[in-house]
Amino acid sequence: MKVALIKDSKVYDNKLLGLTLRERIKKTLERAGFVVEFFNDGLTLREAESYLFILEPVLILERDLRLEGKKALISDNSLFGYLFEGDFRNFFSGDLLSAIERYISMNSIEKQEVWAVKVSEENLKKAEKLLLESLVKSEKTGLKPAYYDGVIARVVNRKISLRISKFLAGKNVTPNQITVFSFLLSLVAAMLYLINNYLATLVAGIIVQIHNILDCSDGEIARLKFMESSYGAWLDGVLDRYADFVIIFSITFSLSQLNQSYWILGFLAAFAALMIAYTGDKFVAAYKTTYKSKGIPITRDVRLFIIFLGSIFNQLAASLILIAVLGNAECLRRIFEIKVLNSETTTSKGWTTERRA
Ligand code: C2G
Ligand code: CA
Repeated sequence: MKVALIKDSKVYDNKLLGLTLRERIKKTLERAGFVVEFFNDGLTLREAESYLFILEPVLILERDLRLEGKKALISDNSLFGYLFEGDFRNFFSGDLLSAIERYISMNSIEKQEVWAVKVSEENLKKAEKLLLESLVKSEKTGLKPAYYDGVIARVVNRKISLRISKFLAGKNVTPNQITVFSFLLSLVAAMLYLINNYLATLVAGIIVQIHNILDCSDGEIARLKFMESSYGAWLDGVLDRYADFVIIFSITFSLSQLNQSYWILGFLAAFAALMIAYTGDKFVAAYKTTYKSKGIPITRDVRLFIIFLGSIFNQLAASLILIAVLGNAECLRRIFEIKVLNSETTTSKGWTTERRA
């Protein structure tokens, strides 16, 4: 058993984006494999294979926290806790600080930098900002998702979705509800494209972009409230494929009123959308690691944005051409790129195996 002993503090009573800081540190450490207890003055130590002491109130932001060995835990050059092995118990006879001092003098303790903020009543706003930032699927945040955000997700969607997530944090909304609601919006957009007039197209385009933004919010809420689930991840991806298809189908249907050959274009665009997702997901399933594409940026966030722009400028045929050409070109490129990667991964250690695919 690994035990985390957290020195309690009033600061932990503060609520940050829907959960108290006490609940946040508890859930974070439980996820890292610890049994979590808070202590005040009288501390008793039961037998354990390792002891984690958190001595200063902190909000841990790191998502894939790995704690092993004997460590001094540092954040921003400032110490907030220790990780010791089971033999620490022999050093402890009631006074924690002197036991720590003796243990450190007898053992070699490495430093481990953890992405965390020491929290006080004064810096809760800053902590909240960092907590929101930690929800983004970027390499910086230490998340190891199937893929990192595309360019539109990074530059446009997350900027807005984080505000939505902040608003929804304290509400009784589950990630799966957002996923389903967002999907329903894509159906509304699809129906509007069928009407085939500019105003309806414009509104449809705006709804598509809202749908694009909400696709970021479901995951953010899941991470923020510790509600990530395998089913949610699966549903998120599967409903995205349905939404892609339904949107492209309805756009193609209305274009085909002008010219039947638009069906060919629509078919190629829908195929590209599905294959971009499939080649990425199949990579993740086969290699069990994050897919970092350095190719043509035509991920879903970008495709939906292209449709949004095409709707505003009433150029939906151009949107489909872009998606069909760039999407299929990118899939072909991936076939060659991944073949080369394959021979590299067997020799280099550059690609780490992911724990939680
Ligand atoms: N997730 C979940 N339950 C949901 C939705 C998402 O648990 N109902 C979690 C899963 O861990 C899933 C991850 O959130 O793997 C997806 O994170 P998002 O931030 O939703 O990102 P994604 O939908 O992959 O991409 O502009 C588009 C963005 O790139 C969104
Ligand atoms: Ca999503």
